[in-house]
Amino acid sequence: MDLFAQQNTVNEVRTDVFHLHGFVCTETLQAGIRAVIDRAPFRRMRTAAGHRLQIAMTNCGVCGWVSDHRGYAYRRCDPQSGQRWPSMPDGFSALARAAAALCGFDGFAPQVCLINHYRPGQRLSAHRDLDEGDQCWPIVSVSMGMSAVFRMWGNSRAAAAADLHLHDGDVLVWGRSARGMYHAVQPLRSAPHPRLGAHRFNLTFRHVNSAQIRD
Ligand code: MD3
Ligand code: FE
Repeated sequence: MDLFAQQNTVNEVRTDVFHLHGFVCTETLQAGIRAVIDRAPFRRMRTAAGHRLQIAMTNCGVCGWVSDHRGYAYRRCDPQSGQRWPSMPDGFSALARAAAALCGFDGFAPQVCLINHYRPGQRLSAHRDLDEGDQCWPIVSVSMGMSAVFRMWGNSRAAAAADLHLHDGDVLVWGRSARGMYHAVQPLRSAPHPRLGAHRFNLTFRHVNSAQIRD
């Protein structure tokens, strides 16, 4: 499989934040995403307050991140189909494992890959990812398609913000002290991507504590 691009230089851009430029050949991931959305289409989930999230999401793996009237949770089934989430396509888990290992996290075995879909003008507002139940394992993220500006703070929003530009094929690994930090994606404004057009996809691979997984 031609999943890995040539580059495997690890750049620690901030304590415990690792940027792997052009680590993935995203063309090979496209077929996997297509197979997932065939069974679990992208959808804009609702929050407990009844608002719809701006970006569309889906999941693959043994559970998926879901937001609905009950709040946020990892669930074994897709509420839209009542079926299990599609399993991770070939190569997805190996890719996340390889990226994590390069950054010093041997043995990373993500149960879930959350897939976000952005269109021009869409953003992800500041938040922390704490639904996984423990902070021992990193989150590995893969960017595909249009470039985006990613903004990070610290463990409080009072910390100084720093921006990172994420391009197609870039991988980020967030571990330890960076795992609980506030982050956001600025409204998407870059040029269309030559192959993927006016779309951005982001894959996040996560290890979820089994006590956090609902049926
Ligand atoms: C830092 N996704 O899905 S990926 C998310 O580009 C999310 O779609 C963004 O934030 C995106 O929750 C950013 C980078 C990322 C993901 C999770 C993190 C950075 C993180 C969790 C903790 C700290
Ligand atoms: Fe996040």
